[in-house]
Amino acid sequence: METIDLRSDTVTHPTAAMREAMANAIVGDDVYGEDPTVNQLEQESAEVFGKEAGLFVASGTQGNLISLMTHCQRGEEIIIGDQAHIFKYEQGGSASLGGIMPHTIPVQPDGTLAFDDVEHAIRGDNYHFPRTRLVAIENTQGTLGGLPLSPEYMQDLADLTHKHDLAFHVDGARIFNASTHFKVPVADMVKGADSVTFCLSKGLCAPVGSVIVGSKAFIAEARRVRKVLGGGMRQAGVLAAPGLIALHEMSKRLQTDHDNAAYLAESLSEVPGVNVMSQATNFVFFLLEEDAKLSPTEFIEAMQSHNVILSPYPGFERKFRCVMHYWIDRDRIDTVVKSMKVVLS
Ligand code: TLP
Repeated sequence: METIDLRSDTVTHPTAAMREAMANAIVGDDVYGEDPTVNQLEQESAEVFGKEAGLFVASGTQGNLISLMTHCQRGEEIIIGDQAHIFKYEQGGSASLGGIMPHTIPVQPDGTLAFDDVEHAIRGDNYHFPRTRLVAIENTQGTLGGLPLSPEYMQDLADLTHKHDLAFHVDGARIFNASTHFKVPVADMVKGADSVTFCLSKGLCAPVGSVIVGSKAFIAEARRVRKVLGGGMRQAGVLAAPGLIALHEMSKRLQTDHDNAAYLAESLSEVPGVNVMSQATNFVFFLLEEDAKLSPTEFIEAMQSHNVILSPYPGFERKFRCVMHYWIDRDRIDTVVKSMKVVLS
C-alpha cells in the first residue's frame, strides 16, 4: 500500500516529465557561468518575476541567507516578523554566518507586519545603534497557516521600506500559491521587492533548488556570496531542468491544491477529537484535542499503520499541519479521513 505523506509540500517527488528533463539536460560548469540550462532557468525566472536577473541556489534557506548577506554588512539589522521562517526555522543563520541582527516585530493574525511596528523598529542615526538595512516579509506566511498577503499590501510595505531607504526582501518560498490565490501574476505580487527567493521544490515538485531574483548588480554580488557559502554547484543543469518545468508548468496548477485543502478541512470537521484551526492556500492546520482518544504520539503511530504520515508542526505538540501538493488527490484525502475516523473513534 502506498504512503500518503501530508507533513509538507517539501516531500514531493519529481514528476515523470522532470525526470526525463533531468536525463536529457545539457550541462556545463556553472561556476564558470557555462551551464546553459542553469542560465536559462535564471533568465526565465527573472522574466517571470519582472526582475533583471536570477541566481539558482540550493534551497530556500540558502536563498534567504544569501539575499540577507548581500543586502547587509556585519553588524547591521533587519526588521522581520517573529513568526518568519527566516527567524524561526533557519537556525539564525543570518546572525551566526552573516553577523546580521534580527529585530523582530509581531506578525499579525493575518500574516502581515503592521506598518506602525515597522516604522517604530527602524533605528535612528545614533552611534549606539546598529544600522537598520532591510525589511523582510514572507508570502505565503507559513507558520500562521499559509496565509497569502495581497499585492496591495506588498506594494504598500515596499513603499514604506523604500521611503526609509531600506531594502525589501521577500521570502517567497510559496509565492506562486499567493499569486494563485489572488489570481495575479507573481511579477505583480513582488513589484516593489529588491530581492525575492522562491522555491522550485515544495509545491512545484522539483527535487532541489530555489532562485533569487533581483537587479543585475544585486545578483552579481549574490553570486559572490553563494560561492563563499559553498553554493557553486558546477553541472547543476540536471537540477535546473526540472526547475524550468516547475517554473512554467507546475506553478499553474496550484489552484487544485488549494481546492483540495478546502476539501480536506471540510472533511476533517467530521473526525472526532480533531479541531480544524485554519485553512488557507495549500495548508490545513488542525488541533488534536486534549480529550481525543489517542495522545499525539499514539495518533501518529496509528496513522502510520494506515500508511499516512503526519507530524506536529515544529515546536508544537498537538498542532498538526497537512500540506496539499501534486501527489495528494481527492481519493487520497478520502483515505486519510477514513483512517482518522477509524483510529480516533
Ligand atoms: N519550510 C519547511 C520547514 O522548514 C518548516 C516546511 O516544511 O514548510 N521559507 C519558507 C516560508 C519555508 O516554509 C521554508 C521551508 C523555507 C523558506 C526554507 O526552504 P528550504 O527547505 O528549501 O531550505
